[in-house]
Amino acid sequence: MYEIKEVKTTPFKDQKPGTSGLRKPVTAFQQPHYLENFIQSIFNSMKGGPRGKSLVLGGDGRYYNKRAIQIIIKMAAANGVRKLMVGRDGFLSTPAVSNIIRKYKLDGGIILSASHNPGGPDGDFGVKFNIENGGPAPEKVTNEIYQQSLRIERYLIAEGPDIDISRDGVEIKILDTTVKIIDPVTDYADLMEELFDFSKIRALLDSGFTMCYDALHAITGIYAREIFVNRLGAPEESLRNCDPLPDFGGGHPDPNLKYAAGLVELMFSQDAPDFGAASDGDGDRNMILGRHFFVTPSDSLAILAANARLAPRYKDGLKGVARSMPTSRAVDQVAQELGLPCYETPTGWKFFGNLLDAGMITLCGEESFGTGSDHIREKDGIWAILFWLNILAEKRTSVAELVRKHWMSHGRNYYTRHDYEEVEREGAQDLMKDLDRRLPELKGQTLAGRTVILADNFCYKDPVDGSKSCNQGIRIGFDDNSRIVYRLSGTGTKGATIRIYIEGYTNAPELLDEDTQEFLSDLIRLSRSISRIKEHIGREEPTVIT
Ligand code: VG1
Ligand code: CO
Repeated sequence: MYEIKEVKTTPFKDQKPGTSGLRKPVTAFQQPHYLENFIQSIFNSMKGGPRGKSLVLGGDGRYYNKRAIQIIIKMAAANGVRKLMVGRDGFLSTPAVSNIIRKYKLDGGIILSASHNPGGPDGDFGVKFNIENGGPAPEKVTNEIYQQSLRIERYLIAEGPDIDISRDGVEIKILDTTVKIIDPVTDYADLMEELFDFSKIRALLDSGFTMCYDALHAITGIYAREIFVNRLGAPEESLRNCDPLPDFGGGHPDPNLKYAAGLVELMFSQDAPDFGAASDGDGDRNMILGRHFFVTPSDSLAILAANARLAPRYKDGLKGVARSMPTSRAVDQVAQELGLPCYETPTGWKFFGNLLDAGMITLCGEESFGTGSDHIREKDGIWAILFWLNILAEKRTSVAELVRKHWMSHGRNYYTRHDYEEVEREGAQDLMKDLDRRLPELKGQTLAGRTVILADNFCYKDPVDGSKSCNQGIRIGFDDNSRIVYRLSGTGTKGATIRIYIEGYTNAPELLDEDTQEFLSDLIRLSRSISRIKEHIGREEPTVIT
């Protein structure tokens, strides 16, 4: 029924994966051969080739997912992949893929998602490739995929009817490939039940503690229903926007104060539940809220680290922790107190992989609403939310009180990120170059009463394999423990996005409850003058503040 067809093609010059996979507008992926070229480049980059390999395939359900799944199944078959596990209806969250690769010892996985970017015909699409440890392909691999994409001349695809992926448990043979349709949720929910004390969380929810979970119409809706409602007994009304939609209901599936506005409004209203949470398009991000209270992702990482022993999986303590460079140093304070190693890595989950594999760290996180551990090799939204619920179930305290107590004992790292989205690429690149050039003269200067003690362009040397990743962002550190970081986003698809990360620290008890933007206002002003942002891009007000 299926025949292998060899299709002649020519390279696209723009298939270089960014911070997390290849992301482009849907219309780019709809060009003839565009998706096929990239998938064949992934196959060509595999050690020993794709023949005989086992892979998992799924995505966040965004527009073009279904079409792409059919193409990739047929390409996998034509390329001799031995076994292909596919999420029912093409659904699989990023953390679920990571788990499946590890659990079934597969050679890798393909995730169709542009994560927190909007979806729909005018939105974005994306492809991520994960390797056999379950984690995002490291730079060595993504560079090889890119090189392959620049010299591709042909790809292979099986010609024949589309495959029915609507029923799980079914196995279909296409050429030499066994395609197995799997339930996207069960393996992941089972893993969560192994890590956390579900009976304690159930008791908390039975005790009158209320929660609201917002999936922003993205993939985690199906996971949330199974875990929070079916397994933990939360009422159905605890779920918001939990039906995955191809265009995410027109929203931006990014769990932050701007794009999860509905949830935020509820959490700051009179009727606010005790706990609120949300995830992004592909389910690897999380936002944690308490009643009238927002927890920054950087604080969340620190608080999970400080209280980790309360969850069964982490009862023996942590081996070490890591955070991405721009993430606030709140977790460093905890590491120091607990005598744990603490690593600083470039932005992007792929840089945590080696540290996790080598057993050097147990927990890690990023300021961009990403937290995770060695249970898989991706950041994990629902995992972080369950971790919080497990801690709250043990402590029986409110979110706000838990965080305030943490600040009282560790001090508070006030933290904000200012994004300048869709600015002209040239201006953004000039801003970075200009900063880089002025680094030597910045060091030692006193600005607005603070002396610059660090001014560099972050260069990371992986302690496990010695590989170097340079040009990972400009760091300006001051003598009062405050810091400004600049980098360009590697996930956007329109123009450039400048990210400015601003951090201040205090342990003065009377200063722990200030408004973040107020507390940091001097530094925010400095972040603009140091970078001469107005000169470079013609404006100095950010588009998103988190
Ligand atoms: C952003 C975040 C980064 C995160 C990446 C992927 O990258 O800043 O911390 O790892 O998105 O997250 P950038 O290069 O735009 O700053 V996800 O949820 O898109 O897989
Ligand atoms: Co994501």
